[in-house]
Amino acid sequence: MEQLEFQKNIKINRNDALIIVDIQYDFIPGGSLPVEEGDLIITGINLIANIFKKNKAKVVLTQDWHPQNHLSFASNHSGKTPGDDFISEDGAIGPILWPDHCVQGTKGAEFHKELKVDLADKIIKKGMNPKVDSYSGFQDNDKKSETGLRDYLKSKNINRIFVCGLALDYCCYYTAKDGFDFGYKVYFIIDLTRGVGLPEDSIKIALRNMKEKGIKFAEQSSFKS
Ligand code: VGL
Ligand code: ZN
Repeated sequence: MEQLEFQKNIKINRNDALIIVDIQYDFIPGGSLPVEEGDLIITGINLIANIFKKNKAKVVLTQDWHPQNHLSFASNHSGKTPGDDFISEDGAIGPILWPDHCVQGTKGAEFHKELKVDLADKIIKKGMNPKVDSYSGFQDNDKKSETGLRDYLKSKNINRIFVCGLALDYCCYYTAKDGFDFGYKVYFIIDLTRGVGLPEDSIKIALRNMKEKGIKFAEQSSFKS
C-alpha cells in the first residue's frame, strides 16, 4: 500500500468539521452494496464525533439518497449487471454500475442504528438527480450542482474538514478531493473508512491521488480529546 504519513496530536477547534460519509445500511455488510468491515468503523466514528462536539466543532452526515430510477443502478440499463463498466461523457455516471442502493425511503437508505445521528449538526442528502450520480458530499459528479455543504461550511467559518465513512474509494475520496479544491485543509481519517475496491486498484489510486494533491492523513488516535 501507499506509504502514508499520519498527522499526530490534532487539536480540534470551532473552525473544524467532521464529515461522516454514508453510514447507511446498504453500505454495511448485509446491505445491497456492502463494504467489507463497514460496520467496524462506526464505534470509532462516534467517539471522534464526540470529540468534535466537545470542542465546538461541527459534525456533518452525508446520506446517499437515490430515486428508484437512478441511472447509476445496473437495473435501469437493459442487459447490464452491477459491476459492469459504464462511463457517460460528462462523468455523470460511472465508472461502473451499481446494484440498487440507498433508495429514498427504504431501510437500506437509513443511517445505521449504531451511528449517533443526534451528534450531527447538519445532514446533507445527495444523488437525487436520476441522471447524475453524486459521489462527493459537495456536488454532483458532473459538477453542475452543489448539495449545500459548501454553503453550510462557509456559514460556520469552517476551514478544516476531516473525512471518514464509506466508501473510501468513492464518496469519501470525492468528498475529500472537492473539499481540497474548494479551499479547505483536508484530513482523511484512514482507519475510520473502508473501500469497495471496484474496479481493481481503486483504493490504491484514490490514496495515491489524495496524497499527491496535498490531502493529509490521520488516524483515530491522532485526535486529542
Ligand atoms: C457510494 C457507490 C455508489 C459511496 C455511493 O457511498 O461511496 N458508492 N453510491
Ligand atoms: Zn449511490
